[in-house]
Amino acid sequence: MYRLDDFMADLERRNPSEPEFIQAVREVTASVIDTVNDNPMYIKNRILERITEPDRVISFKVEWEDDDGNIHVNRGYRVQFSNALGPYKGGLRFHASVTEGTMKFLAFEQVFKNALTTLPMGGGKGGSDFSPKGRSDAEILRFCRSFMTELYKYIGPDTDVPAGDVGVGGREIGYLYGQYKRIVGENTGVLTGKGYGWGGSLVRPEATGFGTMYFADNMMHDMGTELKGKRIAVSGFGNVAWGAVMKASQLGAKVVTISGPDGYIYDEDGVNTPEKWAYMLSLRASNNDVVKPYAQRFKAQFVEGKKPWEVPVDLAFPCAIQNELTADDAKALVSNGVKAVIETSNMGCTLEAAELLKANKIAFAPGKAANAGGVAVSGLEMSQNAMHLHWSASEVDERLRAIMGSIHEECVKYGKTDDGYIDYAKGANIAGFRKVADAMCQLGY
Ligand code: 2IT
Repeated sequence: MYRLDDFMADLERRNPSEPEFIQAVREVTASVIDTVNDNPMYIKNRILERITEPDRVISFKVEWEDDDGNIHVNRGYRVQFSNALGPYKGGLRFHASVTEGTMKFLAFEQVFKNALTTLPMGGGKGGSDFSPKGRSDAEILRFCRSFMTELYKYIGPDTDVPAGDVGVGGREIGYLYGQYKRIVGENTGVLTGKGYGWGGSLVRPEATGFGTMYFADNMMHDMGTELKGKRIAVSGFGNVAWGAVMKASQLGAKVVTISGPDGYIYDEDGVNTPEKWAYMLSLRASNNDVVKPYAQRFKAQFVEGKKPWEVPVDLAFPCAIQNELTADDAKALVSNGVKAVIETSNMGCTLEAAELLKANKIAFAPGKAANAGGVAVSGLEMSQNAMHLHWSASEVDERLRAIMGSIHEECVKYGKTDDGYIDYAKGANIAGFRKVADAMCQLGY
């Protein structure tokens, strides 16, 4: 018989100074502890202990030179958490906030997310505390080369397949893949999120944002309504937010906010034209990490130093970074009549925020379900690479939509409570956990 507090006390002792990892493990363990206690096979196989310990944590030095000839040292990571279901799979994050604990929490979440996609992928994550902010293109190229010169030793198309995450987009994947190819001399698609001309998949850049809107549309159907006509707050302005605003517009909803580290944009007309979407991409490409110029360009309002959760909306989509939506933000959303919060960044809500939403019976989708579209299309990119062919955009999009539909079904199956409220987070945790746990039992230790 496991008790949550005893299990967590032991985990905290073994992982000191890793609050995000501890938060992620607590959230999953709280959801699955009854499932474990009811299943003698899971207890006998010590699944809880084994599933919360990464297979390995790789850390390496990254040395690079800036444009003025100064040498810098950063730390690179790859956490290979579990390959029970397939090769380790998960993104690379370049952000000043990255620590070993961040990497471990992201890799842990990735294990269950990837299980939910139904594709044969294990979970991993990597990155560096390197900040691309203010860096020139040449500096980013040199950093990527140096990073891959270490990372290439640990990855391979059938062992570990990295992709992008915060701070790693198409440009960085290009530089990283170029260096891998230069060293190893293979074109086997060891990274996903590649350019279309050299092995990438159509719809991969949009996939996370498209997927989260498909998931939200299914949630609205559970509530007897639809996404069409809804007012939406989105945070962030990167790749994920970009895909989300495009799909929201296509499905007839109106996104009225985006945000950056400098504040948020309130655009009452909606972020709903190809010109505005292209402008978001140009803001990102400039490496300045600000959204303020959008307000001048499109006559929208810029609210300095604040997050968009104070704006009255039907649906909120945190699309930036972990713990960006706090209990106070959740309170503001609830008092403004929010209908659902769809976590699109990984662990975008604090534990307290998620609990407050659930206590108020607000529909809450966890990141590992709602944002799984990105890694799902990465899995489809791996399939296309293995077959040496390309699928059309509509073929990839149809598969993405079907995968998001099946993730939603699993969340409902395991998350429906007696009063009819759907605990999507609990459902996602149980569904993902069972897949990985069953495989671990079958594979032995
Ligand atoms: O958090 C994520 O799922 C990602 N950054 C995408 C990972 C991937 O391998 O496409």
